Amino acid sequence: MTQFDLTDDQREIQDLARKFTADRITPFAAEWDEKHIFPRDTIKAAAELGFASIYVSEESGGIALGRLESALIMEQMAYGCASTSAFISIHNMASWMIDRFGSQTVKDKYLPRLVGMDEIASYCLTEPGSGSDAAALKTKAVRDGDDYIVTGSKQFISGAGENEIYVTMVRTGEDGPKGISCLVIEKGMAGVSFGANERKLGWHSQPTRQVMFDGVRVPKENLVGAEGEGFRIAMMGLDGGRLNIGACSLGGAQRCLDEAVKYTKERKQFGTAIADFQNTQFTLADMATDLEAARALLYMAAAKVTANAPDKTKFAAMAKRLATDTGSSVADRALQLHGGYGYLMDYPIERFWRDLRVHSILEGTNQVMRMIVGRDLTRQ
Ligand code: FAD
Ligand code: 2MC
Repeated sequence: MTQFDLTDDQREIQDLARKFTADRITPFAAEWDEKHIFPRDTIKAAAELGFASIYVSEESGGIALGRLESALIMEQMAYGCASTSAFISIHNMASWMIDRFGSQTVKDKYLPRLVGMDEIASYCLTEPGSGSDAAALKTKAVRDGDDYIVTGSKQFISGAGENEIYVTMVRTGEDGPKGISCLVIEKGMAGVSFGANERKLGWHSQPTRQVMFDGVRVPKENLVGAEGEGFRIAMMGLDGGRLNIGACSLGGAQRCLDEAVKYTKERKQFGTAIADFQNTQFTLADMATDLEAARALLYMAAAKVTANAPDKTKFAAMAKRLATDTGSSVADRALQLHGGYGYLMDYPIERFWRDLRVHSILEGTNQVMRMIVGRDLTRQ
């Protein structure tokens, strides 16, 4: 065993996720995509293995693993369906924020329902007027007795309309990051409504909607952390979320590579398998090399986030950028190696190509990832 190997426990969790994916995700993913089916039963089955509370503490009912274990699970599930794996990742991120920063009251109120995915959590940061510039958000929460009154809207919320719990960044104070707080808002609270399901290129196994808050009365006990800490909490959630999204790209891209190897050995042109052409072998070799390099960085970044290393945010940003760009590039090369068949829905490649594309945009665009790394490099 060297420092570059997974431990026996990590291999065990990886095998568990691999088997779950083969049984419960891979055979159904194409239909979820084509018919826009949200596979709630499968997601609930993942929770029964602990995959809804991967880094939630044991005291709160979670399985209290590290971020590398989380990446391994997300990577395996994405081998079957990157969209569903990423959806489960967002729930993990939101649940962890409640566990890590919430009072005992808010934890007791929500985590028992979230760890088993009896209820599912969304993460609400983005607004119509603030995407990359997240600290400019405007959704307002004003204290009124023992409640906050919340007014505003959130854009592009994964799971919106289906999920029961909305971990929402709101403005309770001054402009900028220091005036932001984190509140848990329930779907059933009066004044919560949802926009139409967005029509998207990919991520069809889950809904994306606007969430509107019209004078929603939220008990003050639903505050996560102190007033003014919401932006930091949101960003710390994303340090882990970005690793998971990167891992979803790696898992999806690995599937594309495996499919490409199989296909090029079977497909014959000019009297020989197309795998015999040097161009094919060089392309496959580069795909595999790029994937391993991105994986190595992502696993290192995950270890840093688990260890709360001082450079964890920079490494998470580097790894998200590289893994998601590499994932899309590997999927694209796999599509090319399939020729015209890669463009058809009869093969899984075009689905991964579509699903992975958004990973370079959400949880912080890859330009924002470069901004985080660049600022760190040039800080005094
Ligand atoms: P903008 O911020 O308007 O960016 C547009 C372009 O400008 C991008 O290329 C960007 O990189 C570039 N840009 C912006 N600022 C700079 C800069 N300073 N320097 C260089 N380039 C810059 N959000 C949530 O909160 N919760 C969710 O569950 C969620 N789910 C999503 C699901 C989907 C399918 C999608 C598409 C988005 C989701 N998002 C979610 C929102 C996502 O995080 C944002 O789309 C993303 O952060 C970018 O914001 P924007 O779309 O407003 O783009
Ligand atoms: N951990 C802890 N604290 C952090 C942090 C992190 N990762 N990142 C920033 N902070 C702190 C930072 O230290 C600072 O605090 P202080 O002033 O006390 O030093 C404060 O937060 C403000 O940080 P910045 O000055 O860096 O804030 P700025 O507004 O310049 O930019 C930026 C921050 C661009 C990195 C942030 O707005 C960002 O990440 N934007 C992208 C938005 C995003 O990722 N959205 C994803 C939505 S979720 C999604 O897409 C899903 C699919 C779920």
